[in-house]
Amino acid sequence: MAMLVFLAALLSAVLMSRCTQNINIPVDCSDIYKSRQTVSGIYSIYPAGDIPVSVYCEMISGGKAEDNGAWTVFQRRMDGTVNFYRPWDQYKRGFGNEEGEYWLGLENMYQLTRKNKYMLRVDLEDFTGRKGFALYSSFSVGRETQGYKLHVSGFTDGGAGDSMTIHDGQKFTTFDKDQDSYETNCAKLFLGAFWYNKCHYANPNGVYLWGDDPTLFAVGNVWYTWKNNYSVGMKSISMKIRRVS
Ligand SMILES: *[C@@H]1O[C@H](CO)[C@@H](O)[C@H](O)[C@H]1NC(C)=O
Ligand SMILES: [Ca+2]
Repeated sequence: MAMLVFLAALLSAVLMSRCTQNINIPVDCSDIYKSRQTVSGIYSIYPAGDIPVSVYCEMISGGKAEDNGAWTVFQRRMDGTVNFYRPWDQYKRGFGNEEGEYWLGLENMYQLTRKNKYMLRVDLEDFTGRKGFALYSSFSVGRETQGYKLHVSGFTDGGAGDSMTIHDGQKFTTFDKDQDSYETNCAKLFLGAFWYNKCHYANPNGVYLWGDDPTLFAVGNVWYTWKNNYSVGMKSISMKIRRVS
């Protein structure tokens, strides 16, 4: 009898630790937030369930509904310290520094958005300190064999206008992999890497321009619908997703 009680206790202990373990493996920043880590910063997430990926989590509470929540940042420019003109392999895996400028990687973005539903937010700041943003109620990235195709829809304006919907349904293009809808390679023409169409309204991975330059056309990290101008680069831009289900 004592033995049976012991076994039952052991079994429940094993089951308990299993459950706890599952909770402790965060898929994204929402899981981190739920485990009561509510401060913005760098955390390890497990988009594919096995390999940890370092990411910046932007944790916002006490603000407006459109701001609040745990945002998993997948792209950020802020000081021009990281070169974003990189080949396919780097855009697939990710690069940069999570505390500064970085790209999370297309494979990680695919793994994240295949399991749960996400919304997208793009935050922008110009060199005069003005801020704007764009919200999209649905965002996902397809598998590699589909060219990491972008699915984005449900635009809400936060002052920056809609520079993303024109990129919906496009495959990702880098200078060494042309999957865009233009006759030549948009990444080479505009010195970035993106879900180019023919070619872009937004070039967040373009050259960090340190302001504006009327002699340069559309090669900067521009967001056309905000300034109606392809020569004005952003001081900062960050792209992030929040789980909706
Ligand atoms: C775009 O911005 C540049 C740099 O500020 C400026 O010189 C140019 O006149 C602007 N173009 C338009 C069409 O507003
Ligand atoms: Ca092309």
